[in-house]
Amino acid sequence: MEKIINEESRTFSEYLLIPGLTKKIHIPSNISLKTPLAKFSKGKSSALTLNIPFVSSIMQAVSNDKLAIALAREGGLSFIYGSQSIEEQALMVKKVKNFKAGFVTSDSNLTINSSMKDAYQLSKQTGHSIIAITSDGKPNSKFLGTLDVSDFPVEILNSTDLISEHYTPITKLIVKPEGISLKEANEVIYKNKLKCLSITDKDSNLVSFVFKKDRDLRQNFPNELVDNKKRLCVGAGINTKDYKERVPILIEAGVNALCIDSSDGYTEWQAETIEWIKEEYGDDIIVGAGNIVDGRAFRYLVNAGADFIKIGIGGGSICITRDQKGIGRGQASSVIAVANERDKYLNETGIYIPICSDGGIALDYHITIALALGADFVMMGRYFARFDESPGKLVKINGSFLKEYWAEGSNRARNWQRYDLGGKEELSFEEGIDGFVPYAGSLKPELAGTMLKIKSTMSNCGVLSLEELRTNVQLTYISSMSLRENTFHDVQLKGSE
Ligand code: MZP
Repeated sequence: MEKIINEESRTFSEYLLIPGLTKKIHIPSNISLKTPLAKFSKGKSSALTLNIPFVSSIMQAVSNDKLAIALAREGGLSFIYGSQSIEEQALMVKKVKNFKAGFVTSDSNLTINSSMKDAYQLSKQTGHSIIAITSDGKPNSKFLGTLDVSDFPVEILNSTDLISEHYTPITKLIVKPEGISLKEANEVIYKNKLKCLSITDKDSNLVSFVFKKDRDLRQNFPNELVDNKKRLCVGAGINTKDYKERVPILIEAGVNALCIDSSDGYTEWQAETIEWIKEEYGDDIIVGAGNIVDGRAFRYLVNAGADFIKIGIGGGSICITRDQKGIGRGQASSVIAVANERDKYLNETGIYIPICSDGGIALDYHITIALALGADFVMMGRYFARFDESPGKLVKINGSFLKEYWAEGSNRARNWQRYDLGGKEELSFEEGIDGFVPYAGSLKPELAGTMLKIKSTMSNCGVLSLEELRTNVQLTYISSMSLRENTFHDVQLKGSE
């Protein structure tokens, strides 16, 4: 083994793609971003294929059930963070699995003994005019009726009148049983000119509402990533300590893929964890492992049975591991090294192991570089933390809107097991920071923009699939002098005079 690897540690900004011949078929609408998540033998297909090559980071500030639903509806996959109790994590997984497009759990609920003023206040808080009236004011309790705040003048809404005097009781509503399809629900809504249809269970508890206004939105998700029962797919992070308890509960909750979450995955603890899961569940559950930065570690984890491998040490936007410990490798060099080993392994065994580039995506084009260098998909934290759907709070600082974004190795997340190397160390040190990212609104439009940029680059390169991008495209290093030309230069931007 050479003492010093004879190549520099490079990052994505040091590469550019060389355009290939663009034929008339290479238009964005013909380009597919589908990619395998789990290993497969040549000629077969992966147990799970992502519709877009994006997964979200196993982080408290990124992957909760809300982001997981939004991302799966766009065709990607979230790995729900594991630095929470097993029960809380399983509940998030269940919420994603139980999500039914168009069926909304009511977020505005009161009892008949609340006042009209309470209803008015609640409606202002939630921005929703329809309030569910239930026996105890909880969303899934005995359903008594609804109150539509928009039906009343302000004098009544500001009064102490009881809701019991004004609400529409269940006897005057059209109510349908749980199990009705979205198509059927929409038909009832249109036939009866309803604003909203109430759905109850066999004991008359409220299950959900279907709103007329959501109809157009629902037709907007052609890429949804769903399982064979048409439920959204979701992943979850696990660790090498409590996996014997955590994994069975996550599987019971319906998780589609697991990923061991660690800053350094080249360990016997990871091999043991994978081997245990494979012994217990065979190939019924997908298990990813990492993070690693070279071919030796790739072989080690693949030999233990990993279904995909995650690459990246120290390149994350919030990460200070390289500063603190002096370990890691430039993200581009890591992807190249692991992709080379993956290709060798494919030649030897006929088995393709997907690899994920995790962290360090600062600009949209870095994603395309990562994919062209050999990654099958990318994991991103900073990118997703900016959206409405992520768990961080929205704050305004010095006139700018920002979202909180904190590292798993920060004192805030206290996910020390991600960095744990066994033993009984009392002391921990931070490997990540607690900070902010610029707020970017809702996930859907921003993601659409990113995908269009990737497809547009693929079109320039003359490729129609990510496999072609990995295998047929040329890249070049860029010098620090030419990096200057990567953006506008030698002119002054209007407005900055
Ligand atoms: P980024 O997309 O924000 O650049 O990087 C996200 C990735 O950073 C995560 O997926 C994870 O691998 C890594 N991460 C999370 N916490 C830390 C830390 O505390 C970290 N150092 O490196």
